[in-house]
Amino acid sequence: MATELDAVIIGAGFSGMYQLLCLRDRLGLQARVLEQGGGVGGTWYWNRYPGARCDSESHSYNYTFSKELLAEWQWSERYPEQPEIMRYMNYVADKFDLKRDIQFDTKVTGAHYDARANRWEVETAAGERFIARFLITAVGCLSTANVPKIPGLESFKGEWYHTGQWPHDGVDFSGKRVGQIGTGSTGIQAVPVIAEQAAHLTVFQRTANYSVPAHNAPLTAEFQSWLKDNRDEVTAVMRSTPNGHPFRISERKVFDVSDAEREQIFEEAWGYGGLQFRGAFQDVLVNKSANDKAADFIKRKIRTIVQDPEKARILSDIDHPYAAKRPPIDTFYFEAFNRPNVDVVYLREEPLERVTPSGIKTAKREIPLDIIVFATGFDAMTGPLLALDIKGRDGVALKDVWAAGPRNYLGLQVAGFPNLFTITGPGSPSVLCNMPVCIEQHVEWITDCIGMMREKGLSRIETTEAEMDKWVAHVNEAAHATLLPQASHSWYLGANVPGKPRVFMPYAGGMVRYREICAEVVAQDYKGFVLAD
Ligand code: NA7
Repeated sequence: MATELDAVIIGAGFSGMYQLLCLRDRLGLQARVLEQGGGVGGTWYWNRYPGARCDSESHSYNYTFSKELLAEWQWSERYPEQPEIMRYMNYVADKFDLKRDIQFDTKVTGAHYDARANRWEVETAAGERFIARFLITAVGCLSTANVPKIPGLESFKGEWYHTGQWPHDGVDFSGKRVGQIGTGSTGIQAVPVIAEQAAHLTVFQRTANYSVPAHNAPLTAEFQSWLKDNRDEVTAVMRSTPNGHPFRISERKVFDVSDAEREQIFEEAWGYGGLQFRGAFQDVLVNKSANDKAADFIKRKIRTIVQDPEKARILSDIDHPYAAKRPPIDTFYFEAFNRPNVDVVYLREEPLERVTPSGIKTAKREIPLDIIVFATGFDAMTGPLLALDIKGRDGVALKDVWAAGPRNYLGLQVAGFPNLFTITGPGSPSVLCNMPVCIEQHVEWITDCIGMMREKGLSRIETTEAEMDKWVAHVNEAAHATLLPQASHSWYLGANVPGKPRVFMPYAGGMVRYREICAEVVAQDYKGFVLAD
């Protein structure tokens, strides 16, 4: 027996929770969220690794749809730590009574579109079936762990973990020799925390990375009071900046100022810290010579902080423009390499050959280990969607339609998959934006669209091949107007997963432009979509 609903939503993170609230409480639909985890939180439910913290500033990392919620919730630190984000998500779920319509521990294993009945059939690992007119994926962009296929891993006698599938009761590093593979945002957060607990930490670095100090600290009473008085202005800034953060990007260009002034500006930005470093100048992400100045500043900082010249050389040997890969921010990452119990192994100079029963073997030596931490990222953006085994009209699989890379319209819809909406799908600003801002826009757009369909008695919405081609071309054009595609090994390009098509996935045109495009589509009667009774 299948359960009949108006809408199935997959995932109970920021997107799925808000989508449920909108469909159930604003449109009065029968909607249910199917969630693989045992609680709300999405990405944050799984990412419990040491040091897990959001890089968006806490006062901008929340929903803005409810003034009451905004007034009630107070973050404790400049950047929210994973447990505090979980408390927030649970607070929201309880406040809006969402959990009664979220089915936890429910893994979706397939979804197919029945064209005759114009509805979706969704199956779960437990063999349950759901039938619904609308299917909305809220599966996040960074939720499918990428564990590299390293020969010998199965022979390892110690323990190993991926940061994105971290044990809920934690890992005890005390007295242990730990090896960490990966120096992305996650690895950079984890290193200083693991270093403090472990007997020894060896960091296996394939690509050196930039990082700017986060300068995390408790939020002062003065800040909380300022926020209370200026909340509307903060929200307005978040909605009017290209990346959805609560700060504006300077209009000044790198070569508008003298060398000494530029150094001073970078120094101040470094002192302030966080993702705002990118905003010190307007042209850092579009002009390579301008970017070189920012890159050079950070590399000099690394060499100043890290005392051992060999470690400093390895850590500052960065080969891509600053912020062309997602720029990490840190709490004493480079400083951790000054500890006597922390080493770095440069995999470009001594490639990782295999895992042995007792450690990791590189081309030059074997390093004995008790625990291996894979901070090796995710099969980003397309991975979580393709894992759902979605089949559209005539049984055509999404994985086949996307064999050469994701194709869709506005990041929201794929031709041949009517009434399927993908929140923060590839082709949307998503990961290039402060996520909650992007998510609220997507969810509200989808809700308005479904609301309009019900009002007009329409039952099907679908985009076209031609519209997808145009959108993919626009996504490409937006990416190539920046330096972003120049980081050839970035997960934005799918390059971190062997065999994945190299296509720049997120929309780099900025959230403001994207919002305008989506509004224009609506103003022109859902231009690019075919609507039917
Ligand atoms: P990232 O940013 O994809 O970083 C993964 C890291 O793991 C990166 O340093 C990779 O090196 C490294 N990696 C991946 N596979 C391997 C293999 N096979 N061998 C050695 N090293 C490897 O993931 P994160 O979890 O840090 O961050 C993801 C996002 O979460 C982040 O951008 C924020 O948006 C939040 P590479 O650079 O590919 O050479």
